Amino acid sequence: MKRAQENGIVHLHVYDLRDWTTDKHHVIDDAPFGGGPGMVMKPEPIFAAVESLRNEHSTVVLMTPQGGRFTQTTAEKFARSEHLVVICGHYEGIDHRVIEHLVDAEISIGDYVLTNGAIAAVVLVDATVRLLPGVLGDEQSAAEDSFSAGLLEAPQYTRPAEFRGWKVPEILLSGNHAEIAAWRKNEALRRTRENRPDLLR
Ligand code: JFE
Repeated sequence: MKRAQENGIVHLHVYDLRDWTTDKHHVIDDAPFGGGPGMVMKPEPIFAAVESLRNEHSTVVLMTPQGGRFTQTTAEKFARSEHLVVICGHYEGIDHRVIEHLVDAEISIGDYVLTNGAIAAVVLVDATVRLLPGVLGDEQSAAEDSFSAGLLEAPQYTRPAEFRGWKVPEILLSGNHAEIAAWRKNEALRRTRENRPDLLR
């Protein structure tokens, strides 16, 4: 993120919704209509902020546990957007008119509940910015290709060839590139079956 900013590939700005309030105490939340626990983010400051910040090329994203899942495919889509506006709440709810009339995508980074949306936004921004042309080195670009194969990476080893009596698989020291590729494919499958069987369905 820092390198991307220094190289002019991305511009990151952080804003405070309270700067778009009009009341003395800069209130951005209120009790839910219909009752119930927790507070709900008011629509007016969010509409005012987004309408002042967005342009005709913007994608307006809301971080929420109720959103669709953020994946590498979503990151690739956001990386092709000219301008992202990411709304990060810190209350249990948000007035639904924001979702209906302002937001392009409701996004969740995973099935767990964070304390606030800014933590999720950091993940979204990092995964998206590293895909922008000029941010990744060649090495990482190649690694990206193998992830999009839909399997986890094969195990990797480096020196020493033996550590505490544990030897590196002999095939990796053989110099036989065809056999190494076949071993890696098999290990990638084994690892995916073990850690992420959902990726094989
Ligand atoms: C916010 C919170 C209890 C929200 C709205 C704003 N993947 C993911 N996990 N958690 C979030 C995203 C997230 C995003 C934005 C957020 C959590 N909270 C806290 C707490 C219920 C909530 O439902 C506030």
